[in-house]
Order: sequence, then structure tokens, then C-alpha cells
Amino acid sequence: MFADPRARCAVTGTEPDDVALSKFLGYVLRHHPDAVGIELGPGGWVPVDRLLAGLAGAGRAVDRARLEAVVAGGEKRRYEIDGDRIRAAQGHSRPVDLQLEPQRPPDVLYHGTVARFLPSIREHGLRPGRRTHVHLSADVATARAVGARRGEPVVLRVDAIGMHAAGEVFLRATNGVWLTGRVPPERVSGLSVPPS
Ligand code: HQG
Repeated sequence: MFADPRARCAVTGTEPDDVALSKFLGYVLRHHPDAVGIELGPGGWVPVDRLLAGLAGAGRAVDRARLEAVVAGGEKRRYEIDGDRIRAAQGHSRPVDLQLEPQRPPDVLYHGTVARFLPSIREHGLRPGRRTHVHLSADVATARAVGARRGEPVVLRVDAIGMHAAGEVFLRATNGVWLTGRVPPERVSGLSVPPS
């Protein structure tokens, strides 16, 4: 007996179509605004009416109420609506100045990953890859969930305050995700491969 895939998720209250819309918003607002004929403005902001028109033009028409519901329903608060504008809080690959003030980070931040990346992280440190920043979490549970997107999670500790003292910039996205440019290997602990 399989659950109806269109059933509302009992835990999050989200529906499958909401997840698809949220993912498409991420694609547009973080990576490919051109996919719906828009550009990211300063701070990564986009006028809501232009986004809605772009979505309609791409065959994904939604009204403002549904957009607001999807933005409000995402527990990770990936998107922000501020008056008549909307943006992704973090996760961009498009170069964007999020207009966040550099902050003093907690002493330790955490990064969730998987064992197969450890040899490369040991050699190169944490690199942003296709995104603009390395993403770090303030708590272990969040980092574990980030790593679990790819398999059995491995949580690494980052000497954030040491990096900060050495002049590295840390930003805190509006949804609480910490962002920095790159983490050198000597600032990362927990790099040994866990026994399988
Ligand atoms: C790994 C999600 C090899 C890194 C999450 C990660 C987060 C390396 C992957 C946000 C490496 C990049 C970001 C190196 C790092 N060699 N692999 N030197 N340095 N890596 O998706 O942090 O659901 O770009 O460990 O919750 O996984 O989309 O970064 O596994 O907040 O809102 O390279 O995305 O949020 O993957 O996730 P990603 P991430 P959303």
C-alpha cells in the first residue's frame, strides 16, 4: 500500500506542488533568474510582480497569495518577501551582494557533508563550489540535516572565531545560515573518515 503522492505532508503541511514551486523559486532566485526573464537587483531582490509575470510566462502561473503561502510555509525560510520584493535568503550561485553586515560568528560553526568529500576537504578545505559562499550552521542538528541530503551525514567543526580573528568575513543570512568565502583545512576538525 503506497501513500498518495499528492497527499498533504502531515508533518510540514506542505503539498507536493508547493515543494515543486519552492524548488523552482530557488532555481530562479539563486541561480537562473534569466529562466523567467528577470534579473536579480541589489541585495538579490526582485519585484514580486515581475517574478509573478515571469513565472506565468514560463508556464508556472501562480498568484501572490500562493507565492506568499509557499514562502511562509518553508521551514528553512529560504525566501524573504519584503513589501513588493522577494529574494532568496542564501544559496546563490549568481554573484550577489546580500547587503548583510559582517558579523562576529559563534566560536564554532558546523558543516554537514558526506564521507566521500573528506579527502578533498582535507586537502583544500571547504570550498563554495558553484555557490558564492560556504554554508555553515550554528548547530549540529542542522548541519546533520544538510549533510543527509547526500547520504550518511558527517558533521565537521569549523574554528569560526579563529578565522574571524584572522580577518575572514562571516555573514549571517536572514534565515540563520552562516556564510563565509572559504574555510582552510587547518580550521576544520572531524576530517577523519568515520568507520563504516
Ligand atoms: C562539499 C541547502 C569536495 C560540501 C542546505 C557540500 C544548505 C567539498 C558540497 C545549502 C569541498 C557543496 C548549502 C571540497 C565543500 N571538496 N567537496 N574541498 N568543500 N564540499 O549544496 O553546504 O535546501 O553547494 O560539503 O541546507 O551542502 O537548498 O552546499 O556537500 O543551507 O535551501 O560540496 O543548501 O539549502 O554542496 O548546502 P552545496 P551545502 P536549501
